[in-house]
Amino acid sequence: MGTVTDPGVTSQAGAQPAPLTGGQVAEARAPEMTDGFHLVIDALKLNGIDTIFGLPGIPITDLTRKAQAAGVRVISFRHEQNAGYAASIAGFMTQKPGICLTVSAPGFLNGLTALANATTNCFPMILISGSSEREVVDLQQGDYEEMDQLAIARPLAKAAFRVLNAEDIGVGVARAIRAAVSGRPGGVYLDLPAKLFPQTIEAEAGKKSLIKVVDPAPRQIPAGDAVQRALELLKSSKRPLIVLGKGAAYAQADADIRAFIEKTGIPYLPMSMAKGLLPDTHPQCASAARSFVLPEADVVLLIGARLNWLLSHGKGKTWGAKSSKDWGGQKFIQVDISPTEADSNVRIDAPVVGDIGSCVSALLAGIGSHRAKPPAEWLNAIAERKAKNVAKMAETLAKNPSPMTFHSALNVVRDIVKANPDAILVNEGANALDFTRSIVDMYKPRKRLDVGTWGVMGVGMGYSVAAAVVSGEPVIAVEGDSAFGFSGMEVETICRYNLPVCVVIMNNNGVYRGSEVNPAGGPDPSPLVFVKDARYEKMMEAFGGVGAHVATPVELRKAMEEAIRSRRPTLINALIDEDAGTESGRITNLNPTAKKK
Ligand code: ADP
Ligand code: TZD
Ligand code: MG
Repeated sequence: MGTVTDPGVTSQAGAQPAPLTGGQVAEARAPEMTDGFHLVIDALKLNGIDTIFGLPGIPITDLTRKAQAAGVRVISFRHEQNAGYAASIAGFMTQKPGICLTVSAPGFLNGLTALANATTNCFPMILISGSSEREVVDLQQGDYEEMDQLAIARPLAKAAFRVLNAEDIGVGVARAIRAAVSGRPGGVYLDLPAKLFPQTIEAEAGKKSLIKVVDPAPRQIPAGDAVQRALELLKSSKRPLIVLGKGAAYAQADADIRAFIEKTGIPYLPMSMAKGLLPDTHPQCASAARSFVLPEADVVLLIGARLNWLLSHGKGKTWGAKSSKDWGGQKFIQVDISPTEADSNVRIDAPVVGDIGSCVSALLAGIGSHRAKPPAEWLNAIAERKAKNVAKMAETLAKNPSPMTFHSALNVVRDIVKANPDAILVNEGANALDFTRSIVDMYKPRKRLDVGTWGVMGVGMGYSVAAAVVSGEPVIAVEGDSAFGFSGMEVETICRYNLPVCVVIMNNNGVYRGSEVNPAGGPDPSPLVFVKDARYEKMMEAFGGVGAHVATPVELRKAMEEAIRSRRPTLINALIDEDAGTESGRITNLNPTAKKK
């Protein structure tokens, strides 16, 4: 029998040999062996993957142990969904696929929501799940945690692979990495059956079977005529607008994007997770005049933003059309890596297909140095709206009502983020989300992480853990009290790894509002409300972190400043007027209500 090399144990083959015993002679002649566990870890490490987010159990317990022993950071969660969200946002932040590791069937399913969410949001992620014995699963003979995971993952993932033989681990991991990060990024499923892990092969052959992926996300250069077409359309515009999406944030082409915007002088609108790509306080930022610029613009340049529901599908009243299905008359230029994105909702007059870095640099080169600014009439009209709306908001923010409102609380968060521009802001909820997005300015790229394309609740603590682990920067998580509940148990994870996360719960006692009553008048509370004045901060205290219960902006400021200063895990339970919110926040219009009263 050969010996399996353990990572970190260097071979002593070159050292002065002591005389060998009979048994040792046989041992020395036998080839060194490796196994599936080590090959998976070696393949990941070879490709620069240094962190795994997961939850141990059969058949991957030893994988988590051995990965940690091999110097991979293994962040262990209390629920796989949160590990999955962590992996996906690590992918967004780093352009490397975030790895989530789960056990079979139920663990796999728990991770799957996050995988689907990653695919939907174009985040690169690999969900690696152990799976049960193929022969038993395929005959449906009732194995431990039996499930045909590959088939279930396939429609929710950008790609899905299974590895049956140890010598194929290198190829499997390489394919998963390429699929996750090349082209439009997305979630990839990698199925590793239990039997794979203890399979042994010769170490030398194993080493040779691994692939260090060369150029995993190749640049995609846009065609010259596509760039020209776009520039000409932009030149013809009297009221141009640029919309930056999270694809632009992901692309890490920050300097060129800023240069293009500043050189052209075109006003821009950042989508939620593109906030901070240029500081929200930039003079060309049109966020405070959103409802003016969308209907009024004549040519719109989309950079890494889809015309999905978040942009009202590029048509309807938001865009100045008469009715919800009509086109508003805008011409669109769309910069995107996916050639099939164009025309998905309205006509795209100038698609520019390529990676955002290459596209923006080609556009920048194309405008040359003498570019005329947009007509003053357009810029002045925007500036006027902005000034009016900013003044109105400042007035609201300056108020100090009792009980505290979203506005008076978020005025504090706004100041804290301004003073700590490197901190990462995680944000979920309905009102807690919408008000934070519009009130809290961001100053640096990829600092705002939120519910994304699905508007999904539950990303909060997973994103917070990953953001802290990946960046080392303090994290501020502004959470609706409902939103927090989806991943609240991970405060233990935050304490266990001693992460600089400050959770601020906007506690209005329920979903949207805490004042709903049971319409039937029975003893059950309304489906929309929670225990009144719940003491969420005690959850953090239970695991050794800091809890604070605050009812005024002054108390909130003090608690947040202390959290940032100390970098200790902190949960601030901020009491918000339970009547302050609106149904579904800003998307009330998407909510079907009964015709029959
Ligand atoms: P938002 O929600 O911020 O509007 P979306 O998620 O709708 O943004 O759009 C992101 C878009 O960015 C997707 O269509 C995706 O194909 C594109 N994208 C992501 N990464 C890149 C990249 N590196 N280069 C070009 N396009 C990209
Ligand atoms: N489940 C999932 C996974 N995602 C969702 N978006 C919802 C349910 C529905 N939902 C929203 O869209 S927002 C929200 C739910 C349950 C919670 C709103 O309550 P909150 O925020 O306390 O988090 P506010 O500040 O009270 O509005
Ligand atoms: Mg709430």
